[in-house]
Amino acid sequence: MKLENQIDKIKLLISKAQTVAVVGHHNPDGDCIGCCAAVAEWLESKGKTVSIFADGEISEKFSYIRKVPEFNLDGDCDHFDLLIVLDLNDVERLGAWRDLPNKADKIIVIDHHMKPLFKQCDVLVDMPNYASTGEIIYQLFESLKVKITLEIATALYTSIACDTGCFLFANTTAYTHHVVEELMKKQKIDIETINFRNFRAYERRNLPVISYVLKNMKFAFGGKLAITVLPYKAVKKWNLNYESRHGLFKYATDVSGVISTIFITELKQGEYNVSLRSLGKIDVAKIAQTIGGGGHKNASGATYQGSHKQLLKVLLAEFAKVIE
Ligand SMILES: [Mn+2]
Repeated sequence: MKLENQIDKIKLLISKAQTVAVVGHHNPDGDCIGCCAAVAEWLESKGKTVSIFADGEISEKFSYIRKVPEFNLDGDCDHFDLLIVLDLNDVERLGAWRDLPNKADKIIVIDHHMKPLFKQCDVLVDMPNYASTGEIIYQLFESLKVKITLEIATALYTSIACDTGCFLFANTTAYTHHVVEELMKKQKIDIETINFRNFRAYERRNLPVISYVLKNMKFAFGGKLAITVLPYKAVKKWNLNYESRHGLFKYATDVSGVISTIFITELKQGEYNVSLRSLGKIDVAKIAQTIGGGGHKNASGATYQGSHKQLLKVLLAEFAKVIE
């Protein structure tokens, strides 16, 4: 359902609520953290009592967002008047917080992923044409005439920049740039800090793993598909967390001629995290679905149990159908 048809209902649910929980997906990314922070800033300015949740580590790089230290502090609360679920389409993606919907009287879900599976809610806004949930939140704030403070502008800029790969991906639209223009007109956002932290900086301690990834990258379909496999021993040796693994995808996508990438990480013996990226019309969400995953057209993922040889065989057969 589109946002414009739900504004009145959202307004009513918020006016009736005093205690509000705002939750994003597990392994929170910039879009998720930015949206949760922006919505929490707004609700607190209206005098609400707000708790923020997102299962997993919140990267140190997001410390410029004021609300970051407040994530995941109120896990013991057993009741909320309202739960606002942001940037996810499936209750399973709440991770450790998957019980939150049972603790809330009313639920609002706002998301931009394909195929919403979130059944247990009072309002469902799903707009997959939007590059980021941040853009939908901006539209909500505009409709409700919310004052865009520096904290809100910083959080929403982070959302949008992160889900568009700093305005590089094909999901970036004229509306994306319009929202950024409005945010920058309203507040002096420190875009240098945000963009360098999110898109350029990496830890010196990650240099050995970056070098491993560059050396061990394989190619298929005449260099159109790049394949990286990080075995368990590498994950253990370099103590790779979600954040540092995530930063490694770009080395494959940056190779000229590559239009698709497979990045496989063996998280424990026989269990693999699979990340797929693509440019243009190749739909990697469909490929991820064949192994039980999902996501966006150009960025998707899955968890796979079995042998990595079998996994690669399945994936290569799927890519063979779509890479010309
Ligand atoms: Mn998102």
